[in-house]
Amino acid sequence: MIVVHHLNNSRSQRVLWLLEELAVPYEVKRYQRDPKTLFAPPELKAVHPLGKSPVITDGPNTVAESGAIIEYLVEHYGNGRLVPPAGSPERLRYTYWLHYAEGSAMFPLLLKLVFGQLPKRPAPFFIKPVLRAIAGKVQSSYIDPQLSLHQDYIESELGTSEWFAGAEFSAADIQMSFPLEAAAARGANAAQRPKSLSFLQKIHARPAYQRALEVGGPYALMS
Ligand SMILES: N[C@@H](CCC(=O)N[C@@H](CS)C(=O)NCC(=O)O)C(=O)O
Repeated sequence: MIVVHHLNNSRSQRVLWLLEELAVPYEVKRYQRDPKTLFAPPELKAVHPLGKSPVITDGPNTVAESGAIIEYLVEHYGNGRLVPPAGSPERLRYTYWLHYAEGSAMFPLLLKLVFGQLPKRPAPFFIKPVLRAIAGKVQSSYIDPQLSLHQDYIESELGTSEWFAGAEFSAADIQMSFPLEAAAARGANAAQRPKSLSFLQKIHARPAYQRALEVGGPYALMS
């Protein structure tokens, strides 16, 4: 039996969604973030040394890293579903987006989160203005331009086909859902990016996505 080690408000929501799309039975083991630090609890380190989510166990196999988990599940349980045929142009795009999501798109989104939080952290009163100034400068000179670069790129790619890999919905769309949801939570301007907004609306309407939300519990990404 597949066990999904699920952290609230996290990337493991994608894994629940994939399993619902594939209609594969699984169990969920729940972990709650520390309300102050938002880190995962230490018990997750007993599953995988990094203690991050998602991670799945399946018999003797422990698989971490969203993209690797998606590849593993599609290969072992997909029977050809949700992955374009090997050797096709769609398969190349599929592989690209599977890697791009965590390898490129998440980096500026993570920086946005960290530098957005910096001025809100406890600090001596005389340090606060310095923190605010540094955070503001890094955001305006690097993070925001990088975010726009990636969000505009995603928007233009979604203008070339219905889904990320091509005309058919695939597991690459599941993998790309998290950066798009995180961008929306962190203020990416939806009005300027109608294709990205429409992508989010289409995935949120999928019955499997909604079933996964019921299983996973409240899902609100940090802004
Ligand atoms: N690139 C990894 C990122 C894993 C990751 O950072 N997960 C976050 C949740 S979205 C986490 O576990 N955070 C809690 C912590 O770092 O303690 C993946 O895609 O699986």
